[in-house]
Amino acid sequence: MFRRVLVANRGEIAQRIIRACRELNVETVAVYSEADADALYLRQADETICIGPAAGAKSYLDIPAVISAAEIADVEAIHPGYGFLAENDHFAEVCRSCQIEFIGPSAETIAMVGNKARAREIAMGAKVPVVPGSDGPVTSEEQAKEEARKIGYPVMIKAASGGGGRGMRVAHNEPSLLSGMRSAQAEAAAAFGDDTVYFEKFIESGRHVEVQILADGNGEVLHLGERDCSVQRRHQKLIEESPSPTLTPKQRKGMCAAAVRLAKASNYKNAGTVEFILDQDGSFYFIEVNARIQVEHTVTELVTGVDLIAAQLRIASGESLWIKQRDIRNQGHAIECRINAENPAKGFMPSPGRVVAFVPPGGPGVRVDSHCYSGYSIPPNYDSMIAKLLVHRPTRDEAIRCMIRALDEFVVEGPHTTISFQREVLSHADFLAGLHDTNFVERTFGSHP
Ligand code: MV4
Repeated sequence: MFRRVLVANRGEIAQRIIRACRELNVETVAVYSEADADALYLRQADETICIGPAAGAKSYLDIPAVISAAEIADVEAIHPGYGFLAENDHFAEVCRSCQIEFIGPSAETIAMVGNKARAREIAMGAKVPVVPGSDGPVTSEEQAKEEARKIGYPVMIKAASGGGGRGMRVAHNEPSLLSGMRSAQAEAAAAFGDDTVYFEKFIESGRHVEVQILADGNGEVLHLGERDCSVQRRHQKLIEESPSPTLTPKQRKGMCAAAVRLAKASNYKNAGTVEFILDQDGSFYFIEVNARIQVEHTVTELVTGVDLIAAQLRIASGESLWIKQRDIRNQGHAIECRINAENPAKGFMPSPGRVVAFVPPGGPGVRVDSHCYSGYSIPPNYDSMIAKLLVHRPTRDEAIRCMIRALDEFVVEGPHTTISFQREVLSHADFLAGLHDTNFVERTFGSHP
């Protein structure tokens, strides 16, 4: 195991990584921006280094600043968390050239699965079902019309370098296809420096189901079951749960086996997620790979008992997988609510500033991962998630009741939060029945509240 690790992130995930390191007897070096000087995770790390001003581009995303901190602190490895540099293949390459272990997949794998058009090809090669779509990237208007005719409308235009919903457009006819393609290309060029797009049939009213995997890079790949993340708003997940309330045992088996085949085909190492869309007929299709630890990894930790951050550290330090697939037994039902400092009554507008009182819930089955405390000032520069509230109970109904009880206990004074909104979703008939799809939030609460 590593002697010393640099945590190249902030907030709850920095704290989560520091906790795992402590339990493994690994020293931690935390980096922070000027906006995070009062952050809780800095008090839990062994050493702290300021790497720049508030703007992410000048601190957590600044590769020379992060690498300098790693060199000065003399660490053996860097944990990138999620967001920021987590899926930056160039950063992984720089770490390698500096002989610092990047806690994630190889630069080659990140680049390969980070290109969604390539990832589709790898999936097809591994006999993983993909959404009917274009044969590779679409470059001309002529090709666009031709591919769309073959696929049939509605067509989804996706940026190859995109992901998490960025650089996507839906077209219902030829004129909107061509204008959507131009705006997706412009958006992708500006955001990712790559205007490559490809097409897929748009699956309406599907469910977003993803499979957690662990791969050691020596050929062993395990899956840890699925998470259902269908409660989203503008591609921001709000609630995640495991197991999926709609997946049949047969579908689950097929989806998890497909995720493992894809991980093997992409030479995957690290914890990772394979995303699928499940249509109304119960068919599932691969959509993308997330080559990092995700916010919602905690849901899987509760149902499997596996510490996924510790697993990332062990794999990166060279261990071969220490558990077999049959040792992983998913038990009970886990739900996560993302508590954001946002105002649901004002279109989920961010609500940063001083937290006057912060009293998280507790009791049986409750876990709260949060970097927040009474008196903390939420900086306006980063994402607005202030806590992940999780419950683990024997059944989904009990988990929902436990979550409602925990949301009612949760005291956050100062900023607006999504607690009241989560409370409404948790008591909505469609959610209770497990019948909600990816349009549930927009349909039920409106896209412009
Ligand atoms: C799709 C899809 C339907 N059909 N692809 C969204 C984020 C990214 N990871 C992939 N996403 C989707 N890809 C095809 N071919 C549906 C989604 C999707 C979604 C779309 C619109 C509104 C909400 C959504 C929530 C989850 C997934």
